[in-house]
Amino acid sequence: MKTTRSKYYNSSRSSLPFEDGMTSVKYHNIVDDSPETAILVGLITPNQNERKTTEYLDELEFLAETAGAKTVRRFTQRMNGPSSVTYLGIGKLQEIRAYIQAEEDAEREISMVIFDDELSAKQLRNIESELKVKVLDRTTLILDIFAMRAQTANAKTQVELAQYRYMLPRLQRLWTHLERQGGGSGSGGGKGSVGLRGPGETQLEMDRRIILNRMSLLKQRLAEIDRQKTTQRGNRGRMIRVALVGYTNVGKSTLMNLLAKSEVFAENKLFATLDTTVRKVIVDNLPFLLSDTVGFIRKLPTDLVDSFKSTLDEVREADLLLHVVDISHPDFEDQIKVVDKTLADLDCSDKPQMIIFNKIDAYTWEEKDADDLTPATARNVSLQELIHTWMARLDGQCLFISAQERTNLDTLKQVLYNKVREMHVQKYPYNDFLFQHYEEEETQ
Ligand SMILES: Nc1nc2c(ncn2[C@@H]2O[C@H](COP(=O)(O)OP(=O)(O)OP(=O)(O)O)[C@@H](O)[C@H]2O)c(=O)[nH]1
Ligand SMILES: [Mg+2]
Repeated sequence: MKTTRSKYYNSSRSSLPFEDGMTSVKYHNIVDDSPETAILVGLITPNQNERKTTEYLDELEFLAETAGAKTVRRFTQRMNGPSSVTYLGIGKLQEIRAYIQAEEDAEREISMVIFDDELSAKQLRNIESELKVKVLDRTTLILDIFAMRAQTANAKTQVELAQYRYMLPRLQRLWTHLERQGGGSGSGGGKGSVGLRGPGETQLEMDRRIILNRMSLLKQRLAEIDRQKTTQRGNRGRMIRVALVGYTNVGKSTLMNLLAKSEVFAENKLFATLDTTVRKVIVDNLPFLLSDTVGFIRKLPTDLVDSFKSTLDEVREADLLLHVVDISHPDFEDQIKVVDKTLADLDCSDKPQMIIFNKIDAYTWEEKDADDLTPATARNVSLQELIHTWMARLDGQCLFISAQERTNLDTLKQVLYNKVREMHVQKYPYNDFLFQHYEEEETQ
């Protein structure tokens, strides 16, 4: 049964997403199999040139696809920066509105417009009233995918908390029909001025309180899960801990499955993995723990990183990080920077790290003709040249593999063995690291 009110629209407009204060946010109840359609919107600014914007929108399209929406059109605008009122210029908004109208007239419904940046309550309100379709931003989309992917109690709780954190300052949008925001409180459900508090504000305050209560309950639950996990981690024996980290979709889970002979869900979608899995890996006579966890992405909201604290503890407590990079991705250097920045946010920059360039089988480049005198670009670098450059830049602390084709996996194992062994001897000098009794476990 197809209803025109889509999943996001329901959650942001009809009422609060739970009736009794206990039900989870329902973001993904797609009831039909025809995909929803989306328009994507991005800005070209002095800090973000056209090529970058195209790459970002490619990624946004992939996110939308992962969430179940088909992109039908992109709009971009050149501006010095987003407008605080409508994000885009009003002319561009009208152009989008006209396009939506024309599509509707041709009986092709546009389900949503997705903006590539996080929107404030004010921007959302203004844009929705102009476009008259549901409006999403990058954060809502990521949260939506997280909600879809969450399997364990821990992940579900973390996602729900992040959703409320996002929702709270944008609550007013749900009551725009009351038009009773006092004192120009602008974005965020701030208190109205004295004398301006009407029934709308009272309702708002009540709902805020329900959400805040729910949030504190979720936080308590997470604290409890945290305690259990800390105990679990304490019971894991004296083994070096290695964590796979990296941008989303680079092949962390595929590599985990190869090294640990496990079956972590891996697929060509973003955020296939949300929960951390820990496995014991044995190379020769040396056991160590390997964990696979959520991938990082550009503009991952800080709140989300906070909400995923207990998942990311595995990274924080690792002795060695294997930073997996998809070398076949045109934007892989940027992705490395995003991961480095996220690791810095997690206070993990100082940890021993190795970069594993994956997907060398899929790397493509364009050879320049000898008579082509235009400057070489990143697209003109051969794999060999690239390997050479990065080996020099990282002082040899990197490897080039294909998890899919199993290329260089033996070298990876050998390098891992040497590194982990060295760390093990230092950390547990009195512990011989021949097999010790250990039950395979998943943290979740
Ligand atoms: N061509 C090629 N594809 C690969 C390689 N390794 C993994 N893949 C593919 O890349 C996609 C993503 O792999 P995953 O292992 O799910 O990636 P991930 O980093 O765990 O992704 P998230 O959990 O979503 O963050 C899958 O379709 C894999 O089959 C490789 O060496 N070469
Ligand atoms: Mg994964």
